[in-house]
Amino acid sequence: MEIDFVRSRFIKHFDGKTGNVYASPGRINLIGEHTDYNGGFVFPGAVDKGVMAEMRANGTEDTVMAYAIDLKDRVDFKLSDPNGPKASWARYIYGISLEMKKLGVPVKGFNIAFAGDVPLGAGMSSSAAMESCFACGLNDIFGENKVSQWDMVLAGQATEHNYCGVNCGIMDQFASVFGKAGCLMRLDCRSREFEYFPFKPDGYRLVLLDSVVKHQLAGSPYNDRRNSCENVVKHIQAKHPEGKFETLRDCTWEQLDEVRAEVGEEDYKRAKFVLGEKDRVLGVCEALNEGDYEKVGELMYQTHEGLSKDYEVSCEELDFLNDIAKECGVTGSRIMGGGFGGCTINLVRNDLYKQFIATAKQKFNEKYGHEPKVYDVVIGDGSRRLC
Ligand code: GAF
Repeated sequence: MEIDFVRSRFIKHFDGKTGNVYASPGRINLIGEHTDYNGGFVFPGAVDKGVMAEMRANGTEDTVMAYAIDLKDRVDFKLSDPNGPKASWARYIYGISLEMKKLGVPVKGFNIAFAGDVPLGAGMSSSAAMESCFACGLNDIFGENKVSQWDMVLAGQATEHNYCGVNCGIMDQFASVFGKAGCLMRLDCRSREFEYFPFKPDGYRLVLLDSVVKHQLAGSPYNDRRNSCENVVKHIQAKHPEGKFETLRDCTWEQLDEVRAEVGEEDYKRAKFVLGEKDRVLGVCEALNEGDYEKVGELMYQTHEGLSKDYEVSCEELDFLNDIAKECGVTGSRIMGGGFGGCTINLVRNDLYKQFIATAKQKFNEKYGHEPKVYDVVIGDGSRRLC
């Protein structure tokens, strides 16, 4: 996306003046799904697609004038309005402004125009890209950049919780803020320690296949999954009052088995997936250190199986794409992100790539009447000011 594209709209839709331009990426995740809100590990990276916003203080006390370039939609609202705007895209601006205020940033009225090239509803976290982009701008314009990167991550997450109805974890906002070109990041969501992992798989590449089934996390079964996990933790805590169980990260397989009958099969299966996924992320790290991509791929297939059968966040189209990957001999393939639609992430040998993409397009088209979209993964940088 070009700065001039956003700038020309900013000039046209407001008072002709220019502001500062900020960019934040969407993300991929190699492995570690639904583990973030369970205190586990994730393995994301930022992508070269995201959100770009031009922003400028407009001299008013608390009037925000916002223009969504892609939607050609203008919304003006006051930060002091307790209800905030109705348009879902504008709620991200409203929410992050109030969350940054809570962190001590004296946010006043501003103008903002933004656009994005991260596909919406594809599970690549366009929403975290918006939150971290706007947070970065507000921190710069009103806050002398005093808010730390971690606090911006948490402000983005709080925006989802408090204004958008999604009780998400911290993976997406973390990846969008901390991303680094060429590197994946292994994050321990309990301690928040993380390390950059240069990712240049020799002879392999990562590609996303977008089913174009729109995933929508707000008010969705996403929150139910989180509730199931928390319910299991509550039961384990009740059985072991001597221990401290905050998330499933603190629970063992034996403890999970002990509460199986009382929590019921659905919650049990969900927690079982999470415990297994925690181990799989560590397995992938080990395999990457040894350059064993076949092992990485095997673990990715296991994750897909668990997300589909136990966590139940897949859909017919995603399972179909996963089956095609298997048939084509693709090294690893799985649902990426929250699920309920969106993409699969595929680890493919270079020599298989062309044939895999052609087969996937053809078979998917035969069955669903349209081709999946194909995004080659380029691992890019996190949130930043462009000019
Ligand atoms: C969504 C959420 F926003 C993340 O926090 C994470 O839970 C993910 O689904 C699943 O791993 O993207």
